[in-house]
Amino acid sequence: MTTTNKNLEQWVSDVARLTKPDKIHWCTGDEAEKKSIIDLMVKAGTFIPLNPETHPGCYLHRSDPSDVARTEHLTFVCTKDQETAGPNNNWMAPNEGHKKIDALFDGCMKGRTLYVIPYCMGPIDSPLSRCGVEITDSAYVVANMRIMTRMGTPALKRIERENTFVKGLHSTGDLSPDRRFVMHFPEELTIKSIGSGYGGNALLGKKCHALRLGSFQARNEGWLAEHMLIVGIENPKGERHYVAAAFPSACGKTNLAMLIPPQAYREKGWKVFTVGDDIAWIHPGKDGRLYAINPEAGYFGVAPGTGANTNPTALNMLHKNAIFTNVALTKDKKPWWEGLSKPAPEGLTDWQGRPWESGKGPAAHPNSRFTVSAQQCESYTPAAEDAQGVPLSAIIFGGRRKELAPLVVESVSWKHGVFLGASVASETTAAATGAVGVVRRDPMAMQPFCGYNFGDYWTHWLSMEKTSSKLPKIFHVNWFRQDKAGNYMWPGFGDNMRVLEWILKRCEGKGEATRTPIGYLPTVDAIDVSGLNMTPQAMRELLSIEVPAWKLELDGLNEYFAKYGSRLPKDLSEEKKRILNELNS
Ligand code: SAT
Ligand code: MN
Repeated sequence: MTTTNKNLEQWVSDVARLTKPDKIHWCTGDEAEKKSIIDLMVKAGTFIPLNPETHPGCYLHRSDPSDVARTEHLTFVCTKDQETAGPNNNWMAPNEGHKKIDALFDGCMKGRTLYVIPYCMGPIDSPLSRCGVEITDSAYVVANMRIMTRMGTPALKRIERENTFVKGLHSTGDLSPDRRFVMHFPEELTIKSIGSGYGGNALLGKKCHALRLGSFQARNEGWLAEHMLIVGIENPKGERHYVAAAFPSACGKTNLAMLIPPQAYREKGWKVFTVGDDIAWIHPGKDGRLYAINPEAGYFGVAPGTGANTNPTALNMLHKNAIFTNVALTKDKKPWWEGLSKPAPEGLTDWQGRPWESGKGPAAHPNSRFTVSAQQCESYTPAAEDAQGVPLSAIIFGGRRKELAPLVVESVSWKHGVFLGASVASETTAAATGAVGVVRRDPMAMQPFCGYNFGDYWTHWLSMEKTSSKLPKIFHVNWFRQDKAGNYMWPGFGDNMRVLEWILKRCEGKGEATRTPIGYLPTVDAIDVSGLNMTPQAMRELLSIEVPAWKLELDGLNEYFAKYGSRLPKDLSEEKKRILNELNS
């Protein structure tokens, strides 16, 4: 027996009986275990050691070419009542789901090791944290969970103390997309995933636990589990504000969380601190404010596009103890991806291990990733370990929109802010399988991750007004507007600091703005663009609203909201009506 918790012991033995592994290993999280997992993977060829001089402790993993992104069409929420899961989720009845997936688990670990990974989402001593146990037959998952969560003995101790944990069962199965499912049973605090070794499908603490089950638990318990980065911004007076921001996958959350302010800002004393880059658990505090923790302990970031100009902070943390998945390899065994250097180095090996030639598609997979401990980030702050979380001054929603959405807009009320979040739409990216660049509705950037009916989720968001008297202000941003020639109109990256400065001013009751039907827009010169190549005309365009286009947007939104029928909160349809009336007058 390896745990004093009867419930856990029983579950592990039930799973072993079903999956029939050769061996069972209980993960402690210690150094010796780390070394033996790495040695095993190197021997098996599933970890390629990178250049020990430039990248000590770094490894490349190549996944099956059919297993490189989340598979949303194979992801299910299995609640007793279909309405609980809502139109935003694929649904299966729980008994049907268990039956279907258990048949695939039968004997799937023959010849393999079953790893038991106790983990804690959030600081190990925080009352806001939640624990889980992932059972997996993938050493790659163990190596990643070790970085992404507080994994091992301390988590097991907490589970034994509390006697509650999320059960996550995972196997790579035969990696066939025909026998791949990611199933959630929120009413049983259970996840079952088979047939994929990819991040969001396989590292069950992340999207499956921290968001899908997390959002379900959060609604029942009065808090929020969100697809948000958390960043601290310190002004020259030394005052720190924390901001949480939701963007769909591969839309720059990691870049914004690690932003380096423009030189003139740095000289004045502006500083940025990273708390998290993907997930925020947000709780009402006793003082009426909202407090956020990052349930994760590491970053699983998109590699392509990460360069010295876009995110030097990320680049600097990737020179030791990092796992790279599906990036390209240089002749001298360094990781490489599009956006790292130009031109591409000679003699690259592509993400599938083949010699690469320019013009033959990308060398690194567009959704190739790095996994690295948060503590290796230069802008890491011990506030990320604060058991109570950090107080939020602002919440930002954003999407990737070529057109329509202005650079930034502030909501006129909490209700309108929730409407702004619910109306997020974004062009799809390579983070999920399927077409890329198609605009789809992605409320609060949670379309793939909300574990229950969006109608109820929006009602829950609206209800925060009852429990919190000093709610953060809500904003919507769009870094991705393009001009008619298809050029990005806003420089983005570090220069997003200029927009954040306006946002923080607004939180302090300062900053110039004009009230419009869609919210408060900055006046043309309210955002500091000194040193940038921005004409007043371009700024005017970035901060303008085109009435006919907005009316069409509201029509589309109307159609989308209609899917939620009587579960759609009245407040949202009223907000929509108000905006339409104001646009018409
Ligand atoms: O693969 S993950 O879901 O973890 C990353 C993402 O798509 O946001
Ligand atoms: Mn994400």
